[in-house]
Amino acid sequence: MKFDVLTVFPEYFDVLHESLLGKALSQGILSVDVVNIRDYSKDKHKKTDDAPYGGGAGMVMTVDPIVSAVEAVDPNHDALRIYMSPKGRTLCQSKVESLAKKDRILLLCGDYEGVDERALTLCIDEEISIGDYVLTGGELPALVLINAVARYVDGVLGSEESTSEESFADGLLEYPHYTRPEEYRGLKVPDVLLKGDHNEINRWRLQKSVETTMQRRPDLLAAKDIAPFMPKKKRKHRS
Ligand code: 21W
Repeated sequence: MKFDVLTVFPEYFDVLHESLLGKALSQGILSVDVVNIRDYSKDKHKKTDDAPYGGGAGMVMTVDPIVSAVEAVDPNHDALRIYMSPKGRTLCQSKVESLAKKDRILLLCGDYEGVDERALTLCIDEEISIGDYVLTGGELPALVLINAVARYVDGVLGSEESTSEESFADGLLEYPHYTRPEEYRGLKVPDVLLKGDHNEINRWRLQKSVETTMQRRPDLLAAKDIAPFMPKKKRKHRS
């Protein structure tokens, strides 16, 4: 899976070399090309923004450096071209899963008040937000999207924490985790986790997940489709 990121702040993306994603990048399982939009400015001062027509506060990213950068990076429009935008559809896990099926994704990051609308008209397939709060630009949202999608790329996660198998616990909040020591400041690890009865452990974890989800995110329970986990109906047949 290949990402192209267009930004005027390429250093934000240095963080991709940390942790699990850094390993996937060095193994070539994942690739992220970060392109500085400034390199495509024809202006003698490499300017990439200007004052808004109609007036108002802030600056707007100019159309030509963006269109030139997109056309240089993706001349045949092979990539799904996404603009990280506060006006976009909010990213969710099912969207992350569908993005993970793409071979190539181009992410345009806006800064300041945003980009000239004509850059979106000419170049962009869809707009995505990461939630209803105000940030200073699209770089952190792009990192969030890459991080969420990369987990679905084969080889990024170990086989242990793989995203593949469907379970009743999907769409529920996590059960509590414990590791050594068995007791810390009088707080004990629940007995059930020490006894090694894995059926009992699984029942306990599922119960904790349902309990926590009911308390904190009842909306998740309401949205949950339990049909795949119900016993199959016996088919009626004649005589
Ligand atoms: C935020 C630019 C707000 C402009 C009405 C007119 C990308 C983002 C961003 C940003 C404004 C995402 C105003 C969640 C985000 C992003 C920068 C509007 C005030 N209101 N997902 N002018 N949150 N943010 N400025 O902020 O580029 S995806």
